[in-house]
Amino acid sequence: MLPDASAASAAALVNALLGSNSGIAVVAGSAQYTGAATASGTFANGGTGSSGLGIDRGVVLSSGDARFVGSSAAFPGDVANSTGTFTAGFGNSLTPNMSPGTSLLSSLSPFGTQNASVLSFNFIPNNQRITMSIVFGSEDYNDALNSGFPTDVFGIFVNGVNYALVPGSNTPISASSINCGGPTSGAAPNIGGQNCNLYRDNPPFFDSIITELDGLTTRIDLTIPVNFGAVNSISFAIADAMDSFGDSALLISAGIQAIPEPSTLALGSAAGLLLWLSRRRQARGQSSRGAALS
Ligand SMILES: [Ca+2]
Ligand SMILES: [Ca+2]
Ligand SMILES: [Ca+2]
Repeated sequence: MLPDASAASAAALVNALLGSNSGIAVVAGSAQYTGAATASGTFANGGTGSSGLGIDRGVVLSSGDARFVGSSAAFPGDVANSTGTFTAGFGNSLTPNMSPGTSLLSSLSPFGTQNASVLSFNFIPNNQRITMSIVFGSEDYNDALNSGFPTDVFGIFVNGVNYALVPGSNTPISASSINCGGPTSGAAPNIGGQNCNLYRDNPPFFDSIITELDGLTTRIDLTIPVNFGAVNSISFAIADAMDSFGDSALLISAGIQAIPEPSTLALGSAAGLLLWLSRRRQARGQSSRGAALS
């Protein structure tokens, strides 16, 4: 059940996100990755049951080392979820992440960012919207919550607009906007939480979910408007807020898909029904005339 996060090229990461019938054509040569090579990768067998990550297969971007997202020790010297305070960034001599922050996330983090991991590409969709499923997890849980300390940030920017929002709101997803209360170094108190129904607790040493991350969101499905038939841009970006400690990860499910507008769907079915009815009437008329002639 170890999610096998491994470093991959930008094009391989993008390919891992799009299925063969995604309706999304990537603009050749547009895939770009900025960040530590070990901070990103593809993963499989993430699991969707009670002990799984919530997404089975896809791409992980982190502000530390993507290999630590797994449940087992990533390599000798690593002890999985043995601490609530770090994965790979916090003075970790195993794999220090030396990457800088990104200006992409500056609007979400007034104190700046560190250890940014950014995957971007341009694409042409054959429909008006794209859908994707994500999970955000962090070592900010539960000890950095409501502590006055800034929590890590991420965004999914399509044509410059961040759509990684708590469902039904304009609030960016983070440990501060989805949790079941804190601060505490143990299990979430389930008091004073934010959108607690979207949170999965994984305090260190409990081993309830197969990851180093001390807490995760549930799987969140995003539907994002795009420009049909035109070139669009998308950037997935995650970074530590303020300092490089206490890493976070963004899991993006394989299978990003272009889909039609709901109104187009409804119109399409209504028009289809009318056409079907008129053809049926026509067919009946013809068969009754045929019957009369014979
Ligand atoms: Ca941990
Ligand atoms: Ca870090
Ligand atoms: Ca952090």
